[in-house]
Amino acid sequence: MTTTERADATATNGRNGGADPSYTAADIQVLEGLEAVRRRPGMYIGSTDSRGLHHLIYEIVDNAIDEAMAGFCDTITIEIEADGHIAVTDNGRGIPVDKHEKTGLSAVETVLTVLHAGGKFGGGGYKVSGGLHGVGASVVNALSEELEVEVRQKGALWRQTYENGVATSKLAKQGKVPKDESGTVIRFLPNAEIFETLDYDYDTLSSRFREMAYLTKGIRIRFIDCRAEPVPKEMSYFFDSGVEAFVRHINRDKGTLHPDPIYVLEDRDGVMVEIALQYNGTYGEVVNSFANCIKTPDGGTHLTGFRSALTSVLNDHARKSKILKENDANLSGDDVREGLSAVVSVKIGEPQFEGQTKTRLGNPEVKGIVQSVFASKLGQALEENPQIARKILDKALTASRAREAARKARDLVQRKGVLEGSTLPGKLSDCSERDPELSEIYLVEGDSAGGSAKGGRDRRTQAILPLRGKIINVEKARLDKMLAHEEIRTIITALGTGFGEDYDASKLRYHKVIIMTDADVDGAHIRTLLLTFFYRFMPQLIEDGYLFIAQPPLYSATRGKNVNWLYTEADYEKFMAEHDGERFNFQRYKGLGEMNPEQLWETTMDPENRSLLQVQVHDAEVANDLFTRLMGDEVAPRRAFIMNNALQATIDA
Ligand code: 0RA
Repeated sequence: MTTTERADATATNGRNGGADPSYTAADIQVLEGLEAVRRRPGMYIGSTDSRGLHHLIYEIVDNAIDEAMAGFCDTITIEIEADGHIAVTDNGRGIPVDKHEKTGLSAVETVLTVLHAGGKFGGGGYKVSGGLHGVGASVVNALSEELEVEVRQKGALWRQTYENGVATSKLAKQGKVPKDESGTVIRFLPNAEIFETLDYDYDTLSSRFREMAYLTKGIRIRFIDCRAEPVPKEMSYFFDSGVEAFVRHINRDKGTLHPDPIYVLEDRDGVMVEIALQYNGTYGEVVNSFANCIKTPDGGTHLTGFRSALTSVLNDHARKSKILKENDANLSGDDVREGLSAVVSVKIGEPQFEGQTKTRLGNPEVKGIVQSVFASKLGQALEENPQIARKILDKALTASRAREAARKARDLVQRKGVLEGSTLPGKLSDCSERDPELSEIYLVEGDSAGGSAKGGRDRRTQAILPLRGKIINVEKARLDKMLAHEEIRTIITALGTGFGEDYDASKLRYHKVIIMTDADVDGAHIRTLLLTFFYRFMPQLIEDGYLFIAQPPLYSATRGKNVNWLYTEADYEKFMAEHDGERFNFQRYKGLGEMNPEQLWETTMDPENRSLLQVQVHDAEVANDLFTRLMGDEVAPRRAFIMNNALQATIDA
């Protein structure tokens, strides 16, 4: 910065008003610092888009949270004013108004104009800082066309104003306030020339404030959006039970395994550890970790400590209580985390954030501390609540068995794949087209129908995979046994996607997978079995709209060379009514094999004439129930059910 520029800048500075003997080296530093921020805002707040804009608010709120964590503040109010000003009010001590030793400026002005002042002057205590956070209020000031600060302290109200980070008035006493009132208000308007947008998102802010309230037990965060018409939108967050409430929130509609989360809050060697966990009825895992209120999606030492304690304590307990027998293998980390919701929050003096995005906690000492604090709490909770311990361990055991079964099935499929040299199954008559979007595969019941389909198909776009009738015999098959079935493995190989967790939609070789079975009970059964398989092991195929059911005709009505195809009983009734008294030769088709290749093409496979049912999972839960009942042990109700419900599908022309 040149001397001339500096003179210009100070001329707008009401505090100094030009040549002022109190103008010091500190001022030069301040101006140079703020200028750097304005010139390269991205360096300080990441970006000048919507993210960066929201970041300004977090920066100021973080300061107030620090004051709360230090024990001096219990309420923070964030207000979006109708014209886009943001006001952040706290009832902490108020930023000191007296002279700051190092800068010679008031502490207020130091915090608002000296880069990184927030972290440097505090000394001790935990601070919300790390990642992009912690750059300080001075950065917000530099990037705001207006900013005003109000401090209530020792019976007085103080105020100072800024424009683009430069003071436009001195910090001055405005009047009196009650002696017991204290706090800080920072009100600012982000610079519209720097930010691409000034459109704050209510939901983004609201969920961040909710999170902050969970992570700072006992604080009240009020959020008011005065842009909303006709009345302002307002939310108030207060969680007396901290992250325990967070976990209850995560599990709110997941069906919990035990009524109360297991909770621990302990300060050990200057590390504040707060953890809550609760198992739910799902198979998913939700573990949110934080360090100094900053989310750490890449985990780190706190998460590692938590996980290893969870696995080892649950295994120890399972052995002690004989739930795991001598010869049983240990439960794995994945087993004990199935259906787990947890929040792991630590607060430390100097968090080290690592990784490209600074979203992983690096402090090595934290691992052992979290592990030990959590292990003793969890051990104690399990001892005191044997029924809960039992439920958790039963769930982990089920997870372990399911994983083992799936692994065996997968091995089988993979081994088979190796034997076949990962080539396409021999029974597959593939199409010549290589673009999946233009390719279809017919899964056809029985070798004879397969023969007709092969003879009638358009071999450029239509592949045929005949399935042997044997598939029917897996009536009572458990899911893992289903995968041991050769016909099923053949389908997986032909589609090319893999299955389950390994399903890769981009490898799908056909964008129409068409189930073609006979119009009888066995046909319905096979179709149901295939639907079950796809639903369980390739749900995405259904979601993507790639699974179809072919519609072969039930009757033909022939007179001379004229053939009418009737697809449903209703078609048949209608035809009879319309052709009352006429003579037709009727034939009922029970099996696809009864049709010759030309007939099968004409009625069921010709894209110009056919009608396909597209399989849709309207409601995963309903479908799940359907399949579970179909796969149950009782045969009679299943048969009835299949006949009535086998087609959960809608018409696709
Ligand atoms: C004590 C000392 C200092 C600042 C604060 C309290 C303080 C800062 C803020 C920001 C928003 N609300 C606040 N309430 C109190 C001086 C600077 C420091 O030591 O970090």
